[in-house]
Amino acid sequence: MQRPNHKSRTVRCSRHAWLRSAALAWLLASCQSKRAESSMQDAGNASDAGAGCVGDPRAENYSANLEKTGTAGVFNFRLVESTPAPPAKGNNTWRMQLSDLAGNPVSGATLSVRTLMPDHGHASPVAATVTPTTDGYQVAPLYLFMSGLWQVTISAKAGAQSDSAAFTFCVAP
Ligand SMILES: [Cu+2]
Repeated sequence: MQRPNHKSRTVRCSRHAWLRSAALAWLLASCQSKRAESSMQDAGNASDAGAGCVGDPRAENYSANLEKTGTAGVFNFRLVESTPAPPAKGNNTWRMQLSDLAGNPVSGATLSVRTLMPDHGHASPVAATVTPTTDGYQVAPLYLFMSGLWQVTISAKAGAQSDSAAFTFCVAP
């Protein structure tokens, strides 16, 4: 009955899925070759199980309301909450708040998000969207598609002022 519709939807979906899986396959291949290099360098270290970033000094311990001053010293960036918590493999949603260094909320800023796996040299293939909320900003989806160390850099611009802060977490397998 609704066969033509169903069919065209399927075609569109599978083409989209194909593009996404091709992108992921490429990313995974580049990751795996990097990982092979690093495990060769780590030959003899048999304890590299799991995410490989457990205990990494670059990784931050997640807790709600994790706040830091940006690298330019202009804004404070508060990660109010990650869902799921701590940040996990797959899609994550972050609630953010921005304030000046006196603690006054900064609303109406333009936020942008950059994802990076520093050890693999790639980002997430999915761009996160920032949506203003009543008390801050929602960042979603943060698609952290593989386990390992992820660095999420939030940049904010309000009027002539701009700043950015990076949050780095070890994502478990
Ligand atoms: Cu990776």
